[in-house]
Amino acid sequence: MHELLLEKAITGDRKSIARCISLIENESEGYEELLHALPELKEQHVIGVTGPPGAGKSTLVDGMIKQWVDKKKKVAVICVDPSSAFHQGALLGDRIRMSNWFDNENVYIRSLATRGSLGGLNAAVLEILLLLNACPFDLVIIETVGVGQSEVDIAKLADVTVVVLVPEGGDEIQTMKAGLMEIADIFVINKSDRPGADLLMKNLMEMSAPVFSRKEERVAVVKTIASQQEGIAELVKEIEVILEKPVDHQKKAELYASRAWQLIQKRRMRDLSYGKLVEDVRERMKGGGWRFYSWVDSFAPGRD
Ligand SMILES: Nc1nc2c(ncn2[C@@H]2O[C@H](COP(=O)(O)OP(=O)(O)OP(=O)(O)O)[C@@H](O)[C@H]2O)c(=O)[nH]1
Ligand SMILES: [Mg+2]
Repeated sequence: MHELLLEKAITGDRKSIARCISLIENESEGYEELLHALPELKEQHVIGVTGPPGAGKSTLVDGMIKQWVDKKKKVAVICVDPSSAFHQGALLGDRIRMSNWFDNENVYIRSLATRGSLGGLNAAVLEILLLLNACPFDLVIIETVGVGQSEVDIAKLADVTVVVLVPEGGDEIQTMKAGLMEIADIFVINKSDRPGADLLMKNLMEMSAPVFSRKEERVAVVKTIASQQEGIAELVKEIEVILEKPVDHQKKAELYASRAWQLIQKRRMRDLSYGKLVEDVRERMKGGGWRFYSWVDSFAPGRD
């Protein structure tokens, strides 16, 4: 068992936190016991930052860390990389862009690569969030690439979801409109030093008016130039405004329920993989007499 390790992680020892996360990430021996040994949940804010590749998410997060560290907050950052092979550069980039914080005891930054299995990464992120909840962080930021179709459905994990766009991203918005509106609590137009920022701002403001979106209030839109630290204080303020609102019990309940839902799903699907299923189908296809519906029963028994 890893009792001592967990004990040290809970005090905020970054090396122990890192080792606990590795255990969870790799599903190493004893990781489930570790999760069972976690103390009761406490209040801790989770902020999701998502958007297309290269939009400047890491640069923004770096600026956000600075704001909060100046306010004596303790911050953990998880960068999720859905396509590690393709994104090696980004991983390295995260390290470089957020490297200022390696000596700071109040900041913990970790990149996670995909496990390969569908849904596996989402579950791992959830489990890691549970671990971090036991650690002395005021805020946890999760950075993920992609909007909507990404494997890690950030809006189901975060108390506040920040969607980062760039002036050139006008077309993306057209195609992702509905989904974007659903998940964004705040829009950031980063790289506002480039042409098109004002037009995008106008479009977003129109689209996010309560008449068009299902939300009661207009979604905040913040212009930033992350590489020059511009607009980040405003962004942090908008996030804090949302965090300081009275708790929306229905939203909170749905957040926890969807976290539980995903962990339950992971357990129920434990012995099944899509690859194995394809193999099995290929075997079946060789012979005749395949009762498809009954065959499905062999994986998940029906009611009778
Ligand atoms: N011109 C300009 N460049 C920026 C701005 N913000 C970030 N960049 C640059 O954009 C590039 C990508 O920035 P990142 O912060 O790595 O973007 P990201 O969204 O985290 O990228 P991935 O994690 O790979 O999806 C870097 O070269 C940054 O220096 C900005 O406001 N203006
Ligand atoms: Mg990044």
